[in-house]
Amino acid sequence: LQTCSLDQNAAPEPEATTAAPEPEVPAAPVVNDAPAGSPVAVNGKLSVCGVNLCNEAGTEIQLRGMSSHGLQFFPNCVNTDSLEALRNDWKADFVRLSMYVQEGGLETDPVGFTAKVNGLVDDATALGLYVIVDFHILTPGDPLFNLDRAKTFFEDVSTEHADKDNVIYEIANEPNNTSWDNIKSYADQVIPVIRGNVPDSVVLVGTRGFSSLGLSDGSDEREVIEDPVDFENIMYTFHFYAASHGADRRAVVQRAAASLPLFVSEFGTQTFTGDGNNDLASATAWLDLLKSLKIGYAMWSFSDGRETNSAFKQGTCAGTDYAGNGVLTESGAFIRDRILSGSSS
Ligand code: IDC
Repeated sequence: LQTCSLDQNAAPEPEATTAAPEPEVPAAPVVNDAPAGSPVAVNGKLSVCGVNLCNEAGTEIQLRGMSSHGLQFFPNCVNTDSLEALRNDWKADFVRLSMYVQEGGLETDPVGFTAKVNGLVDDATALGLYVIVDFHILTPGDPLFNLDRAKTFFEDVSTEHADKDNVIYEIANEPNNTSWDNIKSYADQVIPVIRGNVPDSVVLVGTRGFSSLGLSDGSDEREVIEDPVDFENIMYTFHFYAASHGADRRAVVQRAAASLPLFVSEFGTQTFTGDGNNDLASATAWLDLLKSLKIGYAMWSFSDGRETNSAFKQGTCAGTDYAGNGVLTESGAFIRDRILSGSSS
């Protein structure tokens, strides 16, 4: 062995040659189990960025989808076949599951309906679709009336899906005959239940006057801007029905969108009754505005009833064929075409 002479003044040998290489930082941030090419595989985990929704890479995106009708009214319309058509044939991004609380909904069988919602969330997830879980309060309109039911429901659903990145929680469909103070108080109590299980989830908060940003009560978006819900990753919902609501409301949405993250979790092409003639010119003007503002939307409804809001012809949900225009009504053909054209641009 050679003797080793140490030069105290020499710089220490660089250790670089023996050090382990730096771990590689993955270039593509989206890593999940969703089927290749599906909306969730492409966009990954969502978050609210400024007034928009962003995908996992931080790019602003507009989600386009369909709202179910009441799951208690149309129990068969949301299924693996119809969801597959929604993804493959319509190129939509998500389904909204409308879990009515009253009118024969959740309150009549909490265990059964919660299981139904959980199963449909799993079905949508397996296809790589995003899914909005809508706590569909309507009558009565004060969300505090259903506070305990909401806490139980969202505790159960968010526990069940805590490991998923594709679930959006909508805590109150359309508050009405109530104040923004009451809605906010409800949000302050329900959001922590969800966030306790899924801290980063996106949550949609309904607004006063049937989610009209207060317009149907003679107010407007300022009551929200002045007293916002104090949580991250929140969006406020705005609903419209194209034959009832026109340019005056569009102007408010355009103005509000500069300050508030908005999501149109429900709209219809007819009057607010959900029936009567479709006003496709008005619906087109609305969807053009939402596209320009990158505001996501869901059309009411993914059902096969008699009302003009039903996207499918009567009897469709008894079968397994949901693709193409042949099974669609006027409103259904309109929205499929709209989503398809949006997905290619
Ligand atoms: C309507 C349904 C109709 C049902 C009624 C009451 O289309 O079949 O009888 O609810 O449950 C909303 C509500 C939505 C309404 C829809 C059309 O969120 O539940 O559905 N609408 O009226 N807000 C504005 C319109």
